[in-house]
Amino acid sequence: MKVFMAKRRAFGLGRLVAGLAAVAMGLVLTVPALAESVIGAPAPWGVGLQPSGGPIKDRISSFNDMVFAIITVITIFVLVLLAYCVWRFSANRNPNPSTTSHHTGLEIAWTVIPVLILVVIAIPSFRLIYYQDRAVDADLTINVQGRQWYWNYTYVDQGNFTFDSYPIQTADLKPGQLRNLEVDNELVIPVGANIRIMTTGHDVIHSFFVPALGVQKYTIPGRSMETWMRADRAGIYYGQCNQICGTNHWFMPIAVRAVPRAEFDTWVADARKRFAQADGSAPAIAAAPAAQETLQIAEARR
Ligand SMILES: [Cu+2]
Repeated sequence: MKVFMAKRRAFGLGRLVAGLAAVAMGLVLTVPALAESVIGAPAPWGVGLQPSGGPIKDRISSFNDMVFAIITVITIFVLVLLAYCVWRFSANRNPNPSTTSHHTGLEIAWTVIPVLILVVIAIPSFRLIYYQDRAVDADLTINVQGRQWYWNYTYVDQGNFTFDSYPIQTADLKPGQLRNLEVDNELVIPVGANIRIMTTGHDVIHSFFVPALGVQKYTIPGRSMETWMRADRAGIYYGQCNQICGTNHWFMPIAVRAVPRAEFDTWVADARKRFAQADGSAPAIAAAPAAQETLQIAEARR
């Protein structure tokens, strides 16, 4: 009986090891493929910012770290001060309270020090806002239009083709795809290129938001707004409309795929055959003169 039990245990252990090995193999086979491609996506129990995919997000992350350090110091200082006051000036330890009502030096200090802290935060904050504001030496321009409830992208200087990007329903997801984040036509961009984004709204106010690329801009009907982004690592960056825009606001994902330049050029050649021109005409490979219009608007605004 003992031998039998031992055999069983050994057999169970063997199965466990084999099972773990299979799981490990599965991880080795699937995780790198996933980790390689998806860079910007929400993670279970994630509390920090998404990893950075480009220079704007790098700056946002370091600014966030700086402000977080300041907040931590202030919070600890106030907590310690409060605890000391509770202990030191309790009725037992301090039966005859001071009647002091003013202290000029102290009042100046607690006005000037917070102002200085705000100045220290404001300077890098404004620098970051202006850094995000305009593309300097943009390599290409993409028009982004928010619509209820999908996105429309136009590659104005790559042949002026335009296409819609619709979310994929949960029931239609393939294994490994992310719920509420996948789209049928991704926004494809070349790695390392400065991309000028011109946004506008089709119906109501939406917001083009891709956290890992540090880009967020309202899309407002009747207005054209500018920002830019750059992905320094090839991969997929997910985002969503983050302006409450109606019933299906929650289901308005953005998927940006950053690929090497050669791959991007191949995609553009194919996209010009597949997608219609921005003026509504049939797909064409010939250069479109209307493409210059948005560029001129962007240049004039500088
Ligand atoms: Cu929206």
